[in-house]
Amino acid sequence: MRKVAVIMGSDSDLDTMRPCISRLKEFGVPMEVRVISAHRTPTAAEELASHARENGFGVLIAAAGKAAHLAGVLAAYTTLPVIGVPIKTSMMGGLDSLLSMVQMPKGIPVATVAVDGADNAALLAVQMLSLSDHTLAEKLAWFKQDMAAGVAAKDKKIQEAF
Ligand code: RP5
Repeated sequence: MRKVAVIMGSDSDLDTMRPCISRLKEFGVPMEVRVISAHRTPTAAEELASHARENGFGVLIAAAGKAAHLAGVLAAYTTLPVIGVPIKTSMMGGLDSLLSMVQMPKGIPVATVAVDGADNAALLAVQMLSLSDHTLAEKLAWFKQDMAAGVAAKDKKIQEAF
């Protein structure tokens, strides 16, 4: 199975990204977790992205806050799908990160999830890998069934309460 790269602009993004790492582990997806900054270590970003496909990666997940250019820079150097996680900021609540990440120019897409949407980034990566992995596709189907059963149980409880 191809690996997922979980790349953070700073180690200060780690707590937000823990649900992404946990979800990938739950699905048994191999990953590498890195701290690489589009601005502070741009050469490392270029190095990782430009060799990602030949190094066995299938999807790159990039988390960054503020002037969040990491996902876009990685996308510039690879033809693999890049998923961006805009990190919530103290000054603008993550709107700065979201707009920096989502407003990509034509030709260089970044699949941007919600602000702090680490878990969804992992699920989206699993869905991409499941295109060529039947076991992952089955696990995703079970995951959705479990989720639906959980909501149905809550619905029943609420109906009984009122
Ligand atoms: C971004 O700036 C990082 O992704 C992080 O969200 C934010 C703050 O980084 P630090 O100053 O905490 O390293 O590059």
